[in-house]
Amino acid sequence: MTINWSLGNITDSISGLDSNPIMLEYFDGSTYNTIASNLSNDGTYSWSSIASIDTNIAIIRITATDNAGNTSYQNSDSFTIDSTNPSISSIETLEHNISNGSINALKVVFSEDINDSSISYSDFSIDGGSITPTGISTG
Ligand SMILES: [Ca+2]
Repeated sequence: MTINWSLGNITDSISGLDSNPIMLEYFDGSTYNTIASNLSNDGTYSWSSIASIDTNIAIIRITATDNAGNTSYQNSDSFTIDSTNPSISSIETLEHNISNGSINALKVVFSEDINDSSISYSDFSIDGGSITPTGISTG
C-alpha cells in the first residue's frame, strides 16, 4: 500500500520544516501506532508491512515537525483493513440423482463475502482428487 500526500501543502514560513519532518501513523480502531518517522517530505511512502488487523475505521495520520519542534497533523478518511482470511462455513451436496446415486453439485459457503475471481473450480476436488469439478457458479 502506498501512502501519498501533497508535499506542497506541508510548509512552515517562520522556522522552516525539519529536514526529515514527516511521521506516519495508523489508527487501529483504538490507538495510533507509528508506521515510520523522520521521513523526508517527498509525498510518498510504501507501507510494505501493513498492520495485520481487522478494522472498519483505519485512519492514516501524517504529522509534520518544524525546526522549532512544533507539530501539526492531518488524518485521512477512514478505510477498512481486513487481515482475516475467509474460511469455509459449510459444504452441502446438491442435485442428488436418485436413480444412480450421483451428486451433481456441491454448495460451498464461506464465512464472509469473497472475491469470486479469486477462486475457480480447479481449487476444489472430491475424494482427494478422484473427482474434479468441471464448473463453478457463484452467488
Ligand atoms: Ca476477511
